[in-house]
Amino acid sequence: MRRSCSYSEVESGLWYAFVAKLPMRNRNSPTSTKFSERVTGDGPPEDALGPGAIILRGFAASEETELLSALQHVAARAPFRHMVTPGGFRMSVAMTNCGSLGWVTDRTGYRYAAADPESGLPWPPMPESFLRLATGAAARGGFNGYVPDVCLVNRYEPGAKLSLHQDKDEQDFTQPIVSVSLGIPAVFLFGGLSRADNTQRIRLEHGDVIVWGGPARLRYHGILPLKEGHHPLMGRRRINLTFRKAA
Ligand SMILES: O=C(O)CCC(=O)C(=O)O
Ligand SMILES: [Mn+2]
Repeated sequence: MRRSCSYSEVESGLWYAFVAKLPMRNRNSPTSTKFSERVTGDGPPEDALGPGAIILRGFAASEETELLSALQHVAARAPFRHMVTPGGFRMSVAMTNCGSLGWVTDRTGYRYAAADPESGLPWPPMPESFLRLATGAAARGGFNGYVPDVCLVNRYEPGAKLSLHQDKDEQDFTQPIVSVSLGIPAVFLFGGLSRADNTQRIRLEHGDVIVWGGPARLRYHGILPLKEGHHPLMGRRRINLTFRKAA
C-alpha cells in the first residue's frame, strides 16, 4: 500500500490549481462548441472510420471544466500510476480508473478489479459528468442506452505511447468503447481486426471523442509517441478517458 504523496499527485494538484484560477471565460478553448461536430486537425470527417465507428469532433470541449474538476477528485482518491505489463515492462502512460471496476495490469496479467490494488479501496465512483458524456457520445454513434461501468483514465506526457492492441478483456462485445481526448494532440492508429491490417492515422485534439462498437468493436488501435506540445488548460499533457462496459 502506498501512503506517500506521489509525483503525479503533486503534479495534478498544481495543474488543477492552475485551472481553478482561470476566469470562466478562459476555461473553454476558443474553438469549443456545445455538443456539435467540429472539423479540426487533419483527421477524417465523422463518417470516414468505417462501419460501427465515428469521430465526434469537439464533442467534449464544452464540458471541459466539469470533466477536469471531476477528474481531480478521481485522481485524489486513486492517483495515477505507471502499471507493469505481464511481460514486466513499465507502461509509459500513467493510469487510474473510476467506476465499479477498473482495468489493471501487473506481472500476473490484464484484468478488471473492483478495488484499486494500490490502496485496496474501491475505485472512485464514475462522476455524473463522465457518464453523461459517454452515454451521449455512444448514442450519437448509434449505441443507445450505453451505461459504462469503467472509465480507464490515461495520462500521456510527451514521448508516452500505447502500442497497437484490442480492447478485449470485457465480457460483452456488443457494448461500444467511448474514448475522449483532452489536452495536447495525439495520433490515434486505427487498424483492422488483425494486427497486421493497415492502420489509419487520426489526429485527435482536445474535446474529440471516438466511439467504436458493433463490427468495429475489436479493431486494433493505439497511440503514437506524443509530440511536445502545450495546451492552455492542461500544459504538456494529454488525458484520455476510455469508457467500457466490462461486466
Ligand atoms: O489514449 C487513447 O486514445 C487510447 C487509449 C486506449 O486505447 C486504451 O486505454 O485502451
Ligand atoms: Mn484500447
